[in-house]
Amino acid sequence: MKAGNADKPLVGILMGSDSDWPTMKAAAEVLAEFGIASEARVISAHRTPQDLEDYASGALERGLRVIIAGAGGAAHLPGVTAAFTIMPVIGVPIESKSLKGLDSLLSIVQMPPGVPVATVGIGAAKNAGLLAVQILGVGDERLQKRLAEFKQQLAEESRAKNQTLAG
Ligand code: RP5
Repeated sequence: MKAGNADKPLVGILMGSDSDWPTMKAAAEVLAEFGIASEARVISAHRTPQDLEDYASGALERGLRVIIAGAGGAAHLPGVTAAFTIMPVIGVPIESKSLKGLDSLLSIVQMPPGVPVATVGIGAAKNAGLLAVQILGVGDERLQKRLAEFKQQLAEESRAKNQTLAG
């Protein structure tokens, strides 16, 4: 499987509400930077559970390869998504008003044995997108090259911070 066909989404980005999009759009943006098409949907484990079953159970057959799911509070969206698919699911805990996302983090990360969700930090949708790129990159030399360049750039930016200190 090769990534890079801009017309065919390989990654599904789910969120429990449109209020999650300001956070979740960072995943779509980083995927686009790597030339990976994604699709975004508001689907809720609690408000539209039947839609979630339909989406997750048919996702692999439709051509998706990774699902990123962000939710806040009692954040069951990533876990229930993982229950309905064999593809990798990456969970993004959304920062909640009352508990600052700790509720979201614990809801997403504490999955029972047998149903893993790869959980990134609170609000860390960019990392979720990057992890999706890395998963897709396992079977794609073009993406591997891009990821190596990305890491090189990170290292250069980190080293450059020494110049600021020296000044
Ligand atoms: C969760 O409840 C959503 O993922 C969102 O983070 C949170 C609040 O939803 P809204 O009240 O903004 O629709 O299900």
